[in-house]
Amino acid sequence: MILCAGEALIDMLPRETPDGDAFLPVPGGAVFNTAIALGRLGAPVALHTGLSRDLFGRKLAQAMADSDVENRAALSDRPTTLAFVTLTDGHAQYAFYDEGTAGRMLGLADAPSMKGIEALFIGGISLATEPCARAYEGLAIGHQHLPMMIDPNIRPNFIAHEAAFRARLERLLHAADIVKLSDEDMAWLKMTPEDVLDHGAKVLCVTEGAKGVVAVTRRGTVRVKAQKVTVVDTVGAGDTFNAGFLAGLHRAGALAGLPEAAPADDILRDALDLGSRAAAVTVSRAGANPPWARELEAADAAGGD
Ligand code: KDG
Repeated sequence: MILCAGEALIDMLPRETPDGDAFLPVPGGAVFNTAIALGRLGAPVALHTGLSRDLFGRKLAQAMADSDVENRAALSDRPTTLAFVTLTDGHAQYAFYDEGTAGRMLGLADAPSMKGIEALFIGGISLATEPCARAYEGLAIGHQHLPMMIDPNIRPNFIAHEAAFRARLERLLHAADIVKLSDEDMAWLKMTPEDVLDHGAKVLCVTEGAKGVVAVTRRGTVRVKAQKVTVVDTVGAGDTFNAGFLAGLHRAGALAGLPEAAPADDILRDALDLGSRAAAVTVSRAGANPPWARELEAADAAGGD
């Protein structure tokens, strides 16, 4: 089972109504989205997060149950984090309301059961805020022996203490076997692919938006072009890619060997392809709504992209 550890929140999606602007509450959060997408793609997955008992927290728990995600959240009476979304030509930006929330206030003492966990995925805004960042870092550093993927999903406007965040990422890059970064994240980190591999990662995935995605290893580069799709919004695109990539490696039985070496190039190509096809479905519909495996199979059977 893959344990995803990080934020579960509510995306407030903008909607125009005859009475003016409104917002539609939709389950989200980068790591939550990755867990949901893994469940829908048929990979065994659990989510650890700080989960509120409020109305939105119950909505998030229901979404987990509906998508076959085992709930290993720490429950709290604090409220759910909200992310107000603005869209520019479908490109999403977020304003986070996380002061004192269930997700933000997760602590080291809330560590989940690790029973049956074979791999770990961490990332998202929870790595940029205290105290939850300390809890997720503790979990990751304490389980470095497990195959581990990290996607810091860097939101520069959200980082309160840049030096501390950079230092934390340094430590986590050393612990991770797979690192996923967008081309914008790479620019912010001021790192080359070689720098990332020098920290110890076996595979670096770089998402390049409409151009596609590459996996970089010590052997070289594997590239998959982006699917052609009409973008409704980009909410959850990278998160769904992460799930498809991990699900692809899981299907190929290639997760366990990660701490030793990168999977073979054909396995990486298939995993990139699954991630890219799943992400294309997510961007083609509103909010983070990743596809089920059967939707991708139906598209394959129909001979579609
Ligand atoms: O559902 C998508 C957003 O909520 C997400 O991208 C927010 O940046 C985010 C994160 O790291 O959780």
